[in-house]
Amino acid sequence: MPWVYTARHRHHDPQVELDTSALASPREVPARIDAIAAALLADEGRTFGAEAQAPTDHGLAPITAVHDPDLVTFLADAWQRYQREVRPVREVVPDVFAMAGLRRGMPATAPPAAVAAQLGWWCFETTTPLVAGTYDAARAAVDVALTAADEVLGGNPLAYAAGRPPGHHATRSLYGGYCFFNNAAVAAAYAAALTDGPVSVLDVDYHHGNGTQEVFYERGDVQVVSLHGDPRRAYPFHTGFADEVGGGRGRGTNHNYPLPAGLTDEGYLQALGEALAAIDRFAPGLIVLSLGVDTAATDPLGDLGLTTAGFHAMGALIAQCGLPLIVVQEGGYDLSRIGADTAAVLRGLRGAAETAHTPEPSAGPPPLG
Ligand code: OKP
Ligand code: ZN
Repeated sequence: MPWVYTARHRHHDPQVELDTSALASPREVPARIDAIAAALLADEGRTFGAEAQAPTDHGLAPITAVHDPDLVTFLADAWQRYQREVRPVREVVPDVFAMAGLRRGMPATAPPAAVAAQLGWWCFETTTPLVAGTYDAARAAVDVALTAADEVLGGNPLAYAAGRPPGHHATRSLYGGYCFFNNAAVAAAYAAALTDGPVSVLDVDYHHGNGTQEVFYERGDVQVVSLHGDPRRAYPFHTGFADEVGGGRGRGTNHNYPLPAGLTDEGYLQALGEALAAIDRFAPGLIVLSLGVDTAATDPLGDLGLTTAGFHAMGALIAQCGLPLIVVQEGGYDLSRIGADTAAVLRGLRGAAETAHTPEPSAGPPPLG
């Protein structure tokens, strides 16, 4: 299975963030992807390529197909500008948000020029600090996803993008939720354009992929299907309800499955079966899988109850649809099992993909863990 990785993810390395009214140590850290890479490398080439591919530079065009070009321009030098315009500081965070209610009934204003005002224009929350290397890492994460997409568009049934920062909370014109560019949405739009056919995004991260939903909400050619903690209790709170079904030409192409706290493997796999039936009805040419393993029972940010065996079953069930899969890493914050759980999903995916597409006589049954 081809997988794509670059050490450039380490350039996004915040040391502090503002979470639940406290200065906290960030959860979305370089050690996450390094733990995943270590787990795939420990496999010594039996399931995963013995080494990762480096991403290729795809430039800005695939990003601005999904994101406001002015968001991209802002992120490119916001941290540097803040150092000069406001004060020198390691982590840059907005503190005044451009909420619609501030200017109800008043004439529209031009976008602000000061970086302190622009932060609250382009960002929706406080747990997503900018550091000096954030833009480089975020650009690399997009290229990691696009390089995995190239593998699948080139005929490989399955490729894995081992990137961070994650992407699924980033909307067309907002960053937040640890996400700057929506790696999976950029890959899905790229694949839809190059195949000129329908694409489904399946988001199994614990948190609702509000950004991916927003990007494709009114598009009929990209279906978005998400399973996540019910937003009545779970971040990002304001989206992810079952009645968000898409609008305009996209009406009926958005599917949310809000899940109760404490749900274990069996209940999760049942909901996943329903989600896969919706994908089957849409009949896409390929799936982009937004893979977060923060549904694990021990995840510090989630409250679901998946086991490592459950993650393997998740992969096997998804693979039953027999479609090519571009797998893009999202969340997962228990560093002691993020590698094992991610590898378990990928082994489940590959086991069935092998049956459907590329039998390998030497491969035994996929081991767990
Ligand atoms: C990213 B992904 C709540 C703070 C939440 C952002 C969580 C983003 C999760 N107190 N911080 O979906 O795993
Ligand atoms: Zn998440």
